[in-house]
Amino acid sequence: MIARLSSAALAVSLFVFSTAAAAQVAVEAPWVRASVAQQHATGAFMRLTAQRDTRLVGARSPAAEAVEVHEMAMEGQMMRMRQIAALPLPRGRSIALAPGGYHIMLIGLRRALRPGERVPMTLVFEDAHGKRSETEVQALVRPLGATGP
Ligand SMILES: [Cu+2]
Repeated sequence: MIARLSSAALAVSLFVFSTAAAAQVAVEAPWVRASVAQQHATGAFMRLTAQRDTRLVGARSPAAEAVEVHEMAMEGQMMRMRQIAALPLPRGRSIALAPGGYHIMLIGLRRALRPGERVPMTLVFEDAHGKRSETEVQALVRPLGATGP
């Protein structure tokens, strides 16, 4: 993929890389569960590894009206999802967002998401000093029954 970038584009991406180093987070295998027509919401999943203590504090996507960070938690006898203000990403530890656990919720889907297409998402991170940075990802849409990348 790098080989296909022009040297100018490569220089720009290296520049962005270096300025974002303060809250650098590796994003692996981002994917979104497919949705059907009229479906209101779906989940996005990935693996995040921060090089310094960082928190995932938000996300957005042109595919949805709102994007929230969710956790699963017991409410009485029921496992329910709920929004959290931030997901801690301790330095060097790989944090999984996966079905049944932490996930990113795309709410108010603007259209059905079909398997095989890519959904652009912007992840917003905040480092220990409160400095924010953003990372763009292209999440692959996987079939409704998918449980992993
Ligand atoms: Cu959710």
